[in-house]
Amino acid sequence: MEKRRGALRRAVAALALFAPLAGFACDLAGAKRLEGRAFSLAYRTVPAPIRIGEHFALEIVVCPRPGVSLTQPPRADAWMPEHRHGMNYRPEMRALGAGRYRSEGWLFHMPGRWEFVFQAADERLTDRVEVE
Ligand SMILES: [Cu+2]
Repeated sequence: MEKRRGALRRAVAALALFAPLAGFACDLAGAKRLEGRAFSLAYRTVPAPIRIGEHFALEIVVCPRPGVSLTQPPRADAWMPEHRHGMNYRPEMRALGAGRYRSEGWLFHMPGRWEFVFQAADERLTDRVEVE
């Protein structure tokens, strides 16, 4: 019995190790999570909340659905739908491995409603945020 419990513990530990690769535990503490057909994505801003006129970064984790392989990093941008303009900056995306990314160079120059747009595998996920 003791032996079997040990084997079970090892199996659980192995699962935890592989979980991020298998699409489980696709999350970051304090992140917003978006669910798509091809992938799910969680992101958080650093710092949070976003301050108008100040640079911020995005920490992102992307988890493809089973059977989907993502060969390119996700693309991320933001715009103000009501004003029909984007940012004056082009953020950079850096891969950290295991589906994690850090994107630097974000700046919202106006208060109001902004929309983040994330694209991977020909699918776009959006998230609206109100920034004052
Ligand atoms: Cu605007």
